[in-house]
Amino acid sequence: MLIGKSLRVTQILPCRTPILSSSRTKSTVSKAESVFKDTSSATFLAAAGNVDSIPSLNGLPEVVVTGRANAGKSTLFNAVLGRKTLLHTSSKAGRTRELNFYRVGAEPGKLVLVDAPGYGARGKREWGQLFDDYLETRKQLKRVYIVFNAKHGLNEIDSHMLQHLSTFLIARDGTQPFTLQSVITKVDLVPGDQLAKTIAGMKKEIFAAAPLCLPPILTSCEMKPLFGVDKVQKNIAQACGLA
Ligand SMILES: Nc1nc2c(ncn2[C@@H]2O[C@H](COP(=O)(O)OP(=O)(O)O)[C@@H](O)[C@H]2O)c(=O)[nH]1
Ligand SMILES: [Mg+2]
Repeated sequence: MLIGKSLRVTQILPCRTPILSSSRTKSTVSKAESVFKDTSSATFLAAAGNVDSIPSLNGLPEVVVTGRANAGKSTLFNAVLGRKTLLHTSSKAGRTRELNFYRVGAEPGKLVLVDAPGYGARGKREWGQLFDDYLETRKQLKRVYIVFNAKHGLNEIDSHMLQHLSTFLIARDGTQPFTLQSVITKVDLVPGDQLAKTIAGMKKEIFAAAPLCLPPILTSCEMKPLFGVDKVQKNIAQACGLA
Protein backbone atom coordinates (compact mmCIF):
# COMPACT_ATOMS: atom_id res chain seq x y z
CA MET A 1 0.00 0.00 0.00
CA LEU A 2 2.86 2.33 0.88
CA ILE A 3 4.62 1.40 -2.33
CA GLY A 4 1.59 2.34 -4.39
CA LYS A 5 1.25 5.70 -2.69
CA SER A 6 4.91 6.50 -3.01
CA LEU A 7 4.97 5.71 -6.71
CA ARG A 8 1.92 7.82 -7.28
CA VAL A 9 3.54 10.84 -5.64
CA THR A 10 6.72 10.44 -7.68
CA GLN A 11 4.85 10.14 -10.93
CA ILE A 12 2.85 13.27 -10.44
CA LEU A 13 5.49 15.48 -8.88
CA PRO A 14 5.77 17.96 -11.77
CA CYS A 15 2.33 19.23 -10.76
CA ARG A 16 2.75 18.57 -7.06
CA THR A 17 0.68 21.31 -5.47
CA PRO A 18 -2.76 20.30 -6.75
CA ILE A 19 -1.99 16.62 -6.26
CA LEU A 20 -1.09 17.16 -2.62
CA SER A 21 -4.63 17.94 -1.67
CA SER A 22 -6.26 15.31 -3.86
CA SER A 23 -3.98 12.56 -2.51
CA ARG A 24 -5.30 13.01 1.03
CA THR A 25 -7.78 10.36 2.04
CA LYS A 26 -10.28 11.92 4.35
CA SER A 27 -10.76 9.30 7.03
CA THR A 28 -7.11 8.35 7.68
CA VAL A 29 -5.74 11.88 7.39
CA SER A 30 -8.24 13.22 9.85
CA LYS A 31 -7.25 10.57 12.40
CA ALA A 32 -3.58 11.37 11.87
CA GLU A 33 -4.34 15.07 12.06
CA SER A 34 -5.99 14.58 15.42
CA VAL A 35 -2.75 13.04 16.72
CA PHE A 36 -0.77 16.15 15.79
CA LYS A 37 -3.57 18.72 16.13
CA ASP A 38 -2.67 20.01 19.59
CA THR A 39 0.67 21.52 18.57
CA SER A 40 1.13 23.53 21.77
CA SER A 41 1.25 20.40 23.92
CA ALA A 42 4.30 18.87 22.19
CA THR A 43 7.00 18.90 24.86
CA PHE A 44 10.65 18.11 25.28
CA LEU A 45 10.84 15.28 27.82
CA ALA A 46 14.42 14.18 28.21
CA ALA A 47 17.84 13.83 26.62
CA ALA A 48 19.90 10.67 26.90
CA GLY A 49 23.66 10.77 26.44
CA ASN A 50 24.17 7.16 27.45
CA VAL A 51 22.12 4.01 27.57
CA ASP A 52 21.45 4.26 31.32
CA SER A 53 19.75 7.63 30.93
CA ILE A 54 17.23 6.49 28.29
CA PRO A 55 13.87 7.31 29.96
CA SER A 56 11.14 4.66 30.22
CA LEU A 57 8.22 7.03 29.42
CA ASN A 58 5.51 4.53 30.29
CA GLY A 59 5.85 2.58 27.07
CA LEU A 60 4.16 5.15 24.80
CA PRO A 61 4.65 4.18 21.15
CA GLU A 62 7.82 5.73 19.85
CA VAL A 63 9.47 6.69 16.54
CA VAL A 64 13.06 7.81 16.03
CA VAL A 65 14.59 10.02 13.37
CA THR A 66 18.06 9.59 11.95
CA GLY A 67 19.98 10.78 8.91
CA ARG A 68 23.14 12.52 7.90
CA ALA A 69 23.93 15.73 9.76
CA ASN A 70 22.22 18.67 8.09
CA ALA A 71 19.85 16.49 6.05
CA GLY A 72 16.91 18.50 7.38
CA LYS A 73 15.69 16.14 10.13
CA SER A 74 14.94 18.68 12.85
CA THR A 75 13.31 21.12 10.44
CA LEU A 76 11.05 18.39 9.07
CA PHE A 77 10.01 17.01 12.43
CA ASN A 78 9.40 20.49 13.83
CA ALA A 79 7.01 20.90 10.90
CA VAL A 80 5.43 17.53 11.71
CA LEU A 81 4.85 18.74 15.27
CA GLY A 82 3.60 22.12 14.02
CA ARG A 83 6.37 23.90 15.90
CA LYS A 84 9.14 26.15 14.70
CA THR A 85 11.92 25.54 17.18
CA LEU A 86 11.08 22.63 19.48
CA LEU A 87 13.69 20.39 17.92
CA HIS A 88 17.09 21.96 17.65
CA THR A 89 17.89 23.00 14.08
CA SER A 90 21.24 24.20 12.94
CA SER A 91 23.17 24.90 9.78
CA LYS A 92 26.22 23.53 11.61
CA ALA A 93 26.59 19.80 11.05
CA GLY A 94 26.45 17.33 13.91
CA ARG A 95 25.35 19.59 16.73
CA THR A 96 23.05 17.06 18.41
CA ARG A 97 24.98 14.53 20.49
CA GLU A 98 22.19 12.91 22.43
CA LEU A 99 18.90 11.16 21.88
CA ASN A 100 16.24 13.81 22.52
CA PHE A 101 12.75 12.64 23.50
CA TYR A 102 9.61 14.68 22.72
CA ARG A 103 6.06 13.89 23.77
CA VAL A 104 3.31 14.37 21.17
CA GLY A 105 -0.13 15.25 22.55
CA ALA A 106 -1.24 16.45 25.96
CA GLU A 107 -0.35 14.37 29.00
CA PRO A 108 -0.12 11.39 29.17
CA GLY A 109 0.75 11.80 25.48
CA LYS A 110 -0.07 9.92 22.30
CA LEU A 111 3.41 9.00 21.16
CA VAL A 112 7.06 9.93 21.61
CA LEU A 113 9.29 11.28 18.88
CA VAL A 114 13.04 10.85 19.29
CA ASP A 115 15.61 13.02 17.51
CA ALA A 116 18.86 11.07 17.09
CA PRO A 117 22.28 12.60 16.41
CA GLY A 118 23.13 13.16 12.77
CA TYR A 119 25.72 10.74 11.43
CA GLY A 120 28.54 11.36 9.02
CA ALA A 121 30.03 14.08 11.15
CA ARG A 122 32.56 14.00 13.93
CA GLY A 123 31.15 12.48 17.06
CA LYS A 124 29.64 9.33 15.57
CA ARG A 125 31.85 7.09 17.68
CA GLU A 126 30.51 8.67 20.82
CA TRP A 127 26.87 8.01 20.07
CA GLY A 128 26.96 5.02 17.70
CA GLN A 129 26.83 2.52 20.54
CA LEU A 130 24.09 4.49 22.29
CA PHE A 131 21.94 4.38 19.16
CA ASP A 132 22.53 0.65 18.66
CA ASP A 133 21.70 -0.07 22.31
CA TYR A 134 18.56 1.99 21.95
CA LEU A 135 17.48 0.14 18.79
CA GLU A 136 18.15 -3.21 20.35
CA THR A 137 16.40 -2.66 23.66
CA ARG A 138 13.57 -0.20 23.01
CA LYS A 139 10.45 -2.33 23.16
CA GLN A 140 8.05 0.52 22.28
CA LEU A 141 10.00 1.56 19.16
CA LYS A 142 7.64 1.30 16.18
CA ARG A 143 9.48 2.87 13.26
CA VAL A 144 12.84 4.40 12.38
CA TYR A 145 12.78 7.32 9.94
CA ILE A 146 15.92 7.83 7.90
CA VAL A 147 16.07 11.22 6.20
CA PHE A 148 18.01 12.03 3.03
CA ASN A 149 18.70 15.36 1.38
CA ALA A 150 17.32 15.34 -2.20
CA LYS A 151 20.09 17.68 -3.32
CA HIS A 152 22.93 15.53 -2.01
CA GLY A 153 21.55 12.05 -2.71
CA LEU A 154 22.96 9.04 -0.87
CA ASN A 155 26.63 8.60 -0.11
CA GLU A 156 28.53 5.57 1.15
CA ILE A 157 27.83 6.41 4.78
CA ASP A 158 24.09 6.54 4.06
CA SER A 159 24.23 3.12 2.42
CA HIS A 160 26.19 1.72 5.35
CA MET A 161 23.66 3.17 7.76
CA LEU A 162 20.80 1.56 5.79
CA GLN A 163 22.62 -1.78 5.83
CA HIS A 164 23.35 -1.41 9.52
CA LEU A 165 19.73 -0.54 10.36
CA SER A 166 18.58 -3.54 8.30
CA THR A 167 20.39 -5.85 10.70
CA PHE A 168 17.96 -4.79 13.45
CA LEU A 169 14.81 -5.26 11.39
CA ILE A 170 14.36 -8.98 11.87
CA ALA A 171 14.81 -10.47 15.32
CA ARG A 172 16.28 -13.91 15.93
CA ASP A 173 12.79 -15.34 16.40
CA GLY A 174 11.80 -14.03 12.95
CA THR A 175 9.60 -11.18 14.19
CA GLN A 176 10.05 -7.59 13.07
CA PRO A 177 10.57 -5.38 16.13
CA PHE A 178 10.16 -2.13 14.18
CA THR A 179 10.01 -0.91 10.59
CA LEU A 180 12.30 1.41 8.64
CA GLN A 181 10.88 4.30 6.61
CA SER A 182 12.90 6.49 4.25
CA VAL A 183 12.19 10.19 3.72
CA ILE A 184 13.70 12.41 1.05
CA THR A 185 13.48 16.04 2.10
CA LYS A 186 14.51 19.38 0.57
CA VAL A 187 12.90 18.34 -2.74
CA ASP A 188 12.57 22.08 -3.46
CA LEU A 189 16.33 22.15 -4.06
CA VAL A 190 16.15 19.86 -7.09
CA PRO A 191 15.06 21.52 -10.36
CA GLY A 192 11.66 20.24 -11.45
CA ASP A 193 12.94 18.68 -14.67
CA GLN A 194 15.49 16.58 -12.72
CA LEU A 195 13.31 15.58 -9.81
CA ALA A 196 11.80 12.35 -11.16
CA LYS A 197 15.21 11.04 -12.21
CA THR A 198 16.85 12.07 -8.92
CA ILE A 199 14.16 10.42 -6.82
CA ALA A 200 14.16 7.26 -8.95
CA GLY A 201 17.94 6.98 -8.53
CA MET A 202 17.76 7.48 -4.77
CA LYS A 203 14.94 4.95 -4.47
CA LYS A 204 17.09 2.38 -6.25
CA GLU A 205 20.02 3.03 -3.92
CA ILE A 206 17.81 2.80 -0.83
CA PHE A 207 16.38 -0.50 -2.01
CA ALA A 208 19.84 -1.86 -2.89
CA ALA A 209 21.15 -1.11 0.62
CA ALA A 210 18.01 -1.99 2.58
CA PRO A 211 15.39 -4.03 0.70
CA LEU A 212 13.06 -3.92 3.71
CA CYS A 213 13.14 -0.11 3.96
CA LEU A 214 9.78 1.43 3.08
CA PRO A 215 9.90 3.58 -0.09
CA PRO A 216 10.56 7.27 0.45
CA ILE A 217 8.08 9.93 1.43
CA LEU A 218 9.04 13.17 -0.34
CA THR A 219 9.01 16.39 1.65
CA SER A 220 9.99 20.05 1.61
CA CYS A 221 9.80 22.50 4.47
CA GLU A 222 10.53 25.44 2.18
CA MET A 223 7.60 25.01 -0.16
CA LYS A 224 4.40 26.85 0.62
CA PRO A 225 2.31 25.02 1.58
CA LEU A 226 4.69 22.55 3.20
CA PHE A 227 5.10 19.53 0.99
CA GLY A 228 4.61 15.98 2.27
CA VAL A 229 4.52 16.87 5.96
CA ASP A 230 0.94 15.60 6.23
CA LYS A 231 2.10 12.29 4.78
CA VAL A 232 4.79 11.98 7.42
CA GLN A 233 2.21 12.73 10.13
CA LYS A 234 -0.09 10.07 8.75
CA ASN A 235 2.78 7.62 8.45
CA ILE A 236 3.83 8.15 12.08
CA ALA A 237 0.26 7.80 13.32
CA GLN A 238 -0.11 4.55 11.40
CA ALA A 239 3.21 3.19 12.64
CA CYS A 240 2.06 3.90 16.21
CA GLY A 241 -1.32 2.25 15.67
CA LEU A 242 -3.12 5.59 15.99
CA ALA A 243 -4.65 5.86 12.51
N1 LIG B 1 15.72 24.41 1.00
C1 LIG B 1 15.43 23.70 2.09
N2 LIG B 1 16.21 23.82 3.20
C2 LIG B 1 15.89 23.08 4.29
C3 LIG B 1 14.77 22.19 4.29
N3 LIG B 1 14.74 21.58 5.50
C4 LIG B 1 15.77 22.07 6.21
N4 LIG B 1 16.48 22.96 5.50
C5 LIG B 1 17.70 23.69 5.96
O1 LIG B 1 18.77 22.74 6.11
C6 LIG B 1 19.59 23.09 7.22
C7 LIG B 1 19.74 21.92 8.16
O2 LIG B 1 18.48 21.62 8.72
P1 LIG B 1 18.32 20.81 10.10
O3 LIG B 1 16.87 20.54 10.24
O4 LIG B 1 19.01 21.52 11.22
O5 LIG B 1 19.12 19.47 9.76
P2 LIG B 1 19.48 18.22 10.71
O6 LIG B 1 20.94 18.39 11.08
O7 LIG B 1 19.31 17.03 9.84
O8 LIG B 1 18.56 18.24 11.87
C8 LIG B 1 18.94 24.32 7.87
O9 LIG B 1 19.64 25.47 7.43
C9 LIG B 1 17.52 24.30 7.34
O10 LIG B 1 16.94 25.58 7.24
C10 LIG B 1 13.96 22.10 3.11
O11 LIG B 1 12.97 21.35 3.00
N5 LIG B 1 14.35 22.87 2.04
MG1 LIG C 1 18.99 18.20 13.96
